[in-house]
Amino acid sequence: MTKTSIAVGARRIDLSTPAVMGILNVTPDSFSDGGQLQTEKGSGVFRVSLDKALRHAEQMIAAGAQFIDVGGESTRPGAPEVSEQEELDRVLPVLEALQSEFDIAVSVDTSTPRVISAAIAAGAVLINDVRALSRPGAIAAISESDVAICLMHMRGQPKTMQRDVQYADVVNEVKSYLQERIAICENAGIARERLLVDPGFGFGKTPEHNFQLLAQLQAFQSLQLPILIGVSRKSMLGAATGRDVDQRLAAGIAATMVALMQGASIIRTHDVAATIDAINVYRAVLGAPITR
Ligand code: 9MG
Repeated sequence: MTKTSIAVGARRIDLSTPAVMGILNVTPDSFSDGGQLQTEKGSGVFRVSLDKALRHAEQMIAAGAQFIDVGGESTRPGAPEVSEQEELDRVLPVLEALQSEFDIAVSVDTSTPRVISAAIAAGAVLINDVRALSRPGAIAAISESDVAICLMHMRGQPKTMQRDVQYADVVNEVKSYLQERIAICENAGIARERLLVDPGFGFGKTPEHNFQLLAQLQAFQSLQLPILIGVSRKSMLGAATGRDVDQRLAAGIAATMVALMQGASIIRTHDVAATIDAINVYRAVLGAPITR
C-alpha cells in the first residue's frame, strides 16, 4: 500500500485525501507559463514581479492548493541550465514573500545544493528535485534538515533528454531507478517518511513511454511511498489529442483521474480548481460524503 502521509520535522502532512500542488514558475522560459510573472516584458532582463507571483499563488491557494511549488529553473525539454546565483535570485524573494503572506506549505523545485540549503533556511517544507538528489552535494544539503523530498525520475538532462529515448521496460527501469535513489537517501540517514516518488512524465520519455507509465502507475505503489505526478499541459497530452499547450486542460484532468485511481497522492498542476474538482469526483466515487 502507498503511504498516506509525509513527515516534515515533527509535523505530518496528511495525504489520505489526494493533495494539489500548484505550480509557480518564476522562469522566463518554462514551457506553458514561462515569463508570465515577469515585471516588464521586453526589457531584456528577466525579473520576477513579486506582486504577480503572490497574486497567482493567492488564486491557487483560494482554489484549494495545499502546496505551492516554486521553481527558478525551466526543466522543459531543450531548456538551458541556469546559474546557481540566477536561480537563487529568482526563487528566494518569492519564497520569502509567500512565507510572510500565506499559511501554505511551500515546495521548491530545484536540484542545486546551494538553492536547496537556502530554500530550507527560508522555510520550504519540501524539495522537489527532478534529478532525485543526484547532483554532488544535494544529499548533504538536505540530510541535516527535516524537509520532505520528492525524488523524480529523469533520463538525461533537460537540454538533451528527448533525443533518442529508449527503454526495454520503462515501468521497471523507472521503478528500479527510484528504488536506488530511495536506498541512497536512506543510507545517508534521510528517513523514509520524508520521501515521495514521481515517475517524471515527459522527462526523457516518448509519449508511448509516458502512457505506459500512466497505465501502470499502480506498480509504483510497491515502493510504499506517496506518489506525486505532474502531467499538467505536457506534450504527452498534445500527442494524444493534437491540442496546443493552452488547450490541454480536459486531457490533463482525464490523465489525472487515471493517476488518482491508481493511488497518486499529490497532483502537481497549473490548473488547481479543475484538479480539485477531479479529486472531489474521485472521492465521491470512493463513497466520501457529498456535502455540497
Ligand atoms: C518541475 N517539474 C516539472 N514537471 C514535473 C513533474 O512531472 N514532477 C515533478 N516532481 N516536478 C516537475
